[in-house]
Amino acid sequence: MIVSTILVCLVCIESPGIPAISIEPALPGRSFREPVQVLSMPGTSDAVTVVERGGRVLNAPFDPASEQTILLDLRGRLTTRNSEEGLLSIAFHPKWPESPHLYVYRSRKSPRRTVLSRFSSMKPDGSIDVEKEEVLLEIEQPWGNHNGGTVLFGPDGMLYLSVGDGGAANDPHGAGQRLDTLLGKVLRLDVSAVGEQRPYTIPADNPFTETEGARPEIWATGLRNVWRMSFDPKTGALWAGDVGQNAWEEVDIIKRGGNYGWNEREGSHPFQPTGGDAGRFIEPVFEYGRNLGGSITGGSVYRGDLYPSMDGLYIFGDYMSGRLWAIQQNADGAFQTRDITPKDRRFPSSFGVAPDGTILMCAFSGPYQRTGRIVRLVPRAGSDISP
Ligand SMILES: [Ca+2]
Ligand SMILES: [Ca+2]
Repeated sequence: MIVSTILVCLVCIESPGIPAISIEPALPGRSFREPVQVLSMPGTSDAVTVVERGGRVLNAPFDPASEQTILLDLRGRLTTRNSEEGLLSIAFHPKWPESPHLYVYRSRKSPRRTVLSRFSSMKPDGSIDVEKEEVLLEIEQPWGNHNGGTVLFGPDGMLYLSVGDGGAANDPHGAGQRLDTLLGKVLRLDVSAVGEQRPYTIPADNPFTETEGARPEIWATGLRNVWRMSFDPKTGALWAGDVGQNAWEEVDIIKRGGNYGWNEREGSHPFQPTGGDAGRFIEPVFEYGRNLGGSITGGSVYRGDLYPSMDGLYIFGDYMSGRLWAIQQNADGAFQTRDITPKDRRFPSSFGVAPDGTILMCAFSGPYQRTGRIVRLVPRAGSDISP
């Protein structure tokens, strides 16, 4: 009886099916100044693109003997005054390089705001001409923190952008639950055409286009600060890590018109509840408390061919504790999670996908370090079938 109870508990904790993970250098010999994003340039298999908070976007070859090049240099054209400000995210047009459009989300000052821009002109040296900037969207930022954000294209060809609640603490303006502000949201824009009132158009199936007083760009609400989000390239699910206030970090799957609770809720727990039907909020897929971390970094889903044991795993981590987790959705729809923190702990600012599908991580030796490296996450040798 005792033995069987122990066995049942082991199954709960170890989540068979999710392999243990090791960290390996992805770009040996290269380090970066505050790397905040790593991604693949469409059509390029011998390098990855690394975004530095200070304003540079670098093309970094896997071959240590090849020189890295600067794709974009926005130094002097942004602010990094708050540690959450700077060059926050970029997205290549899905048809790059035939459609040479780079979408960029960054912080600016005077007035303090975040800016979504498009750069489409290359200079003869292969770098982007920063003088030819098209500003698509500017969002006033009442405080320096909680700016989000990830910009990326969905499988539907639309551009998605996560925007934080504006900052300070506790969402003093109640931005998360308001529909008349872009703060505290995931937005969805059609950037393939210019509209009459905006340099983009509103997709006809956005959820609040008919709602009085609502910003039609809104795709999902009630989010505090989605620093990182990504699509599962197979299922199209939009996975997000929403950074918590004092107690709970959460993983969400972002759905059309979904309300993720902030600031009435933090994770699945009441924060500043106003009453009403709690069923209007979408529960997190996973949450963890301050004993396990202090700032979630949303991750990526593995869909590569190299490691079948990792297929479908959503891998993410915590910037303050260096813990990593993998979430797997079972055939019955239920989620199971495994702590995959390697012995050699690294602190993630972002995750991305290499050209061969491998999950990459911008990794620091501790939180708030200036220099980081790019590592890759692979099944630990001998533990492919675990435990
Ligand atoms: Ca802000
Ligand atoms: Ca929430």
